[in-house]
Amino acid sequence: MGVTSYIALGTNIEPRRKYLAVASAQLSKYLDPTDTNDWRWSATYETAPVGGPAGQGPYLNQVLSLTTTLSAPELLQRLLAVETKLGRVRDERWGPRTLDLDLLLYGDLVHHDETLTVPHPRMHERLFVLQPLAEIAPGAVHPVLKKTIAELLADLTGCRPVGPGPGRELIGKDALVTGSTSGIGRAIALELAAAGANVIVHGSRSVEAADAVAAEVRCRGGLSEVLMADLRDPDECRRFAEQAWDATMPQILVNNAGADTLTGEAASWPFERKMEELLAVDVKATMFLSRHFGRLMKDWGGVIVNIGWDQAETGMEGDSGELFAATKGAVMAFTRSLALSLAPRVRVNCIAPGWIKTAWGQGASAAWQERAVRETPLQRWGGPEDVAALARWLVSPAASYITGQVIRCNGGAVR
Ligand code: A4P
Ligand code: MG
Repeated sequence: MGVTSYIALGTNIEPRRKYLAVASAQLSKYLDPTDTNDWRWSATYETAPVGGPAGQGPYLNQVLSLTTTLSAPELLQRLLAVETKLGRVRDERWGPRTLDLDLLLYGDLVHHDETLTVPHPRMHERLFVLQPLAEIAPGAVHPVLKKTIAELLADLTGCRPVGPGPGRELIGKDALVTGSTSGIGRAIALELAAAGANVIVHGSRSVEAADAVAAEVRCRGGLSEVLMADLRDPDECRRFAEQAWDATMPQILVNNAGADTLTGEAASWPFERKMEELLAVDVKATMFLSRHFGRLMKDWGGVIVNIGWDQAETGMEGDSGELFAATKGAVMAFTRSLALSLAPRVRVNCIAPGWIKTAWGQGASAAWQERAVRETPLQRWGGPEDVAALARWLVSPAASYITGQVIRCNGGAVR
């Protein structure tokens, strides 16, 4: 699943822009971004040198966030290898450098030995680190100082935003994301947390996986709790809805939970069994939860996002095509009607993902890999993060005039 890590880049020897570009390419090679596809870069900042010998030129600094399955020492080794590759020679402390790569944070790990210290011991004292870091991870919490990056930046500059800071448009909001232990649901939970929301994580099987996502939400500065429920069971669905409402009265509901009929033992179930599971989870639970929360939200305002499927409208051959068309198509049609029922205080929209690389896509045959890319004008699989970015926008105030819509997130396929 991976650990969210933050890496600082610094260079003050010309050609600095080129060093950063080459560093980015080398990092992709050494760290394999296809592993998680969730890299985020801050802007590049030009900064006056701090410490070191007199007469040094200004630096370019940038911060990268990524999720990695490497351990922290392994990650550092790869960073040092990239530094070496770029011709870094260590002579004078804080002297000029082609490229400096520092591991700032590795999840909430606190570690110190002769080769590695995380959190980076000087990160909280340095504007050239905190400014770019705050741009991409204002809510990440320093695990020793127990302050968010935005707070550390404010401490350093003496300049604190009042109300939600930039990039934190969901501060003060509570979200419930069903099926958020992995894949698209997990990515949505983390993206809403990055925007400042508190998130209830829901799972049906693995408490450990749900706890791990809740921990990642907290790393992004949000509050989080875990609720487990088997949404195939209507009684459990009702109990779950009541528990979630009692816990935080969520103003955001993302109905992401769906029956997995593609991987593991389920892949070989007969058609009828798959149909029952999809109807129970994807259709009935989504309809029940949307109506239940929608009625409660009507007094307070709220927003609901459902998940459909882009090919429900165009058709796809085979059992899975028929099953998903019928069930996801139902969710898409339901969304439009519910939006009419719940307007004007509650918005309801549906995201229709295309070829998104989740567990099934990762293991799919070469023929499927080729087909997904061929049918997608942007010529790549989507990542869970692509869907999450759209979900974040849909639940944000920026989308306050958008309701009753089914929005495709599919790399441009229009067939
Ligand atoms: N090491 C231990 N922990 C870490 C970690 N979390 N990340 C070890 C990276 N390395 C870590 O680092 C020395 C050794 O620390 C490494 O071999 C690794 O095993 P280094 O990168 O050779 O030393 P450095 O960069 O001179 O020092 P350090 O400690 O990284 O200091 P800083 O804070 O990076 O300072 N001014 C501006 N405007 N912009 C800058 O980027 N950078 C520095 C360097 C000074 N002034 C600057 C900038
Ligand atoms: Mg360094």
